[in-house]
Amino acid sequence: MRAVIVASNREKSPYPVIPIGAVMVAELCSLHGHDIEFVDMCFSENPLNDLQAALEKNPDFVAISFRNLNNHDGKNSVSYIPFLQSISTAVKEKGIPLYIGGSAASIEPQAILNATGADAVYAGQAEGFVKRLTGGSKLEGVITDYQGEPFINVNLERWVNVKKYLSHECTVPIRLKLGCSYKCSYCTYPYLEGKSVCSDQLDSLENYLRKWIGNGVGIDIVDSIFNEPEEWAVQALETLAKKGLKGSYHISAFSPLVSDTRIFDAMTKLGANAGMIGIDSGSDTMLESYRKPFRMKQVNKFMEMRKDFDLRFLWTFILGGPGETEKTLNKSLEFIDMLPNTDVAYIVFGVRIYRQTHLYEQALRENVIKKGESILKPVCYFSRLLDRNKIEQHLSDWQETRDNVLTEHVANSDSYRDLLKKLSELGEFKTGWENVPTMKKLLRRRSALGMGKTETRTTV
Ligand code: B12
Ligand code: SF4
Repeated sequence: MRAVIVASNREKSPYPVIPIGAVMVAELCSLHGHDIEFVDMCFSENPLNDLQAALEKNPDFVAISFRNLNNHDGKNSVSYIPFLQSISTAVKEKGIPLYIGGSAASIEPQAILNATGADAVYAGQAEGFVKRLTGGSKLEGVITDYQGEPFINVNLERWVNVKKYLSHECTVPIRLKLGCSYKCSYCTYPYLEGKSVCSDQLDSLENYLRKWIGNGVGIDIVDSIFNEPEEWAVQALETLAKKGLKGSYHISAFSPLVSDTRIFDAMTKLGANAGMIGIDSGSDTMLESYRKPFRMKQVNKFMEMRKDFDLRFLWTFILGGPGETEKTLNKSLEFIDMLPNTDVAYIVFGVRIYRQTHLYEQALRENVIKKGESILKPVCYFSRLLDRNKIEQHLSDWQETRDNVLTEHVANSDSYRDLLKKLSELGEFKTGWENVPTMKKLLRRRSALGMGKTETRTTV
């Protein structure tokens, strides 16, 4: 069959991400003998024109990969649904069967089916979808099916302009495991990836890793959460090191629940010395509220153990959830102020509510949302124990004086995006989180010179 696969994500903050999910679908379809045209909309000047050109060739079906529902900004939410609708309409007008998948589609499949008129919305991994397609099953309505490998050996350059992505962030993604066995109150991950599956096929990923490491490109392990189970994670790192696959690895994301320093040893030996940690709060009250699997005691133990290693972390915080008060919020800010200068903090204010989560039930009970209300329009939970405007102002002032802190509001502002774009054009400067302090300094200088305030955009 002839097919068009569309990578529809155009988001550029915190940096443009290689559409690895769409690439896996394309690679698998191609392996099964389908003739694939890949439309990557990320950097396109006119994405709808690109799509129209591909549709002229009369494909048998179009499959859209839909990654993000919104920009996760509690203050200035931007939804990507209108853009998805516009590309879906272009396909439906031609009468071509339309399938939609990807992480955003997996979170709200029924609502996306209703909003787009797609023939099918598929919640799950690429492998299951391609098996169904090739097996001749009729693809209709919402299909939920988590079958699939964490990763397959893909030829990225066949499908996307890798150089363009690397000019922003010099890493390529890989996923070594699926799923997370924890159940944090707001988190969609257990529903996105199904039950935990750890890769036992590191051999088959060797070529992919060797090629990119050989080209001086970093590897981003995009597992959520990588070091759960801890024993498996240590072994995976050791296996990669034994295979001679040392390089510059980044781990998105890491849990502070570590029993000893073996994981740090294994990380250091492989070159995996940077990662993201989502502790969400520096207060035990809030960790309990979010149903996190650890408390500050474990976080402090983690901080003690990491001291002897050359490791850098991006700490992510979600402030303003159920039960948050000024006192608990300040504990997070105090924790951030104690971070070593190798580390950076990313702060989100307001917790995005998704169906299937504990937070959703709580929000229903507290009348934050109504039963049956669409959550495609971003809805966030803000603690009623806080004065929202006052806290927003406080966070805005607080981050101004801290170069190692990035708030979602600044990250999504036009001036930050403009800076990201300009720096990536210079070629030499990478815009990943490790450079947040430099970016903040540049932002301040540009603002002083009248070259842009942290105003926020309203469209994609
Ligand atoms: C790692 C990660 C990041 C990293 C990316 C690093 C990198 N190098 O790529 C960083 C931190 C930069 C990041 C940023 C953001 N992220 Co993020 N991220 C993730 C995470 C943990 C993994 C994504 C990933 O690459 N998975 C591996 C690939 C292979 O899986 P996949 O894309 O889902 O594709 C599979 C299936 O979905 C399916 N599939 C994909 N396309 C299609 C198409 C069809 C037709 C079919 C049938 C199937 C199919 O098959 C694929 C292979 O099995 C997910 C959560 C998760 N567990 O999925 C969140 C997630 C994707 N992120 C999310 C969001 C919101 C964002 C941000 C907007 C937030 C922010 N402001 O920081 C930005 C946007 C960045 C951008 N430019 O788009 C949301 C998106 C959904 C939503 N809630 O809107 C997720 C789901 C987390 C969540 N909160 O629920 N992210
Ligand atoms: S540990 Fe992370 S990925 Fe797992 S449920 Fe909690 S927030 Fe989600």
